[in-house]
Amino acid sequence: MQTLFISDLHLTAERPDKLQLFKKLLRGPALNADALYILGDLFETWAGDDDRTPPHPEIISELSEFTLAGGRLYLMRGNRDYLTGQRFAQETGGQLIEDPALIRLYGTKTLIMHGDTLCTSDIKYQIFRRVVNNRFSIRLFLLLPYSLRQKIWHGIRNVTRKTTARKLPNIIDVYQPAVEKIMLQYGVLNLIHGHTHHEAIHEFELNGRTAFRYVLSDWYRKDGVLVADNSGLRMMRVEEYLQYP
Ligand SMILES: [Mn+2]
Repeated sequence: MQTLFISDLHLTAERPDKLQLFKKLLRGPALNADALYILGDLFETWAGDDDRTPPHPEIISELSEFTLAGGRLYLMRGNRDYLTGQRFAQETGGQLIEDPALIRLYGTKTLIMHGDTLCTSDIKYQIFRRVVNNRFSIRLFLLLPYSLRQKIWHGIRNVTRKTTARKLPNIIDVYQPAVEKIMLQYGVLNLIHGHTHHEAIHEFELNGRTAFRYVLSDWYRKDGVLVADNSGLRMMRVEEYLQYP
């Protein structure tokens, strides 16, 4: 038995090949897995659960077919799709989970996150996040007409793209003390997250014990899936996993 973790697919009409790859995964081995966890940024943009920008309707029906066929789907919000709500969960048959979430992975306590909250050196981003990503702001924003929400979202995206390009790599990566703090807080030696697009397995010492941080791959160039089973975790290319699940 296996559990799969993916994140940062950033699905958009601009990259139809990634949507096809995602479909293959859903119709193929993911269906037989114990669970599929999507740890945020499934979508490039998400202006609210009434967002019907192509290929969103196609993705929703694909996920719905996946869960109807018996697939178990867990959804975590990313910074691109933090406006995902219960309606989306109902339509897809997935279960929304909070960030961070503590799970038991074949006997190992594991913390899963999107990852943006670990990038605490990026103070401007953290302030921005606090302003927009809270219950009050979300409720207020969702009261706006859909067309306006979409315009605002695309405006924000353009600004963040420019500012991110100007920031130093160590600023937009995770801050190790923040990683250690939350792992100690939850009493885990294993952390899985996405967001940074820096696929890696980091090994470090935490209170005299060996800890691991698994960073998921984005789906821009190297489409990745983290496969967990009784013997541990391994990073795989999606195409490779489809052939040898
Ligand atoms: Mn992200």
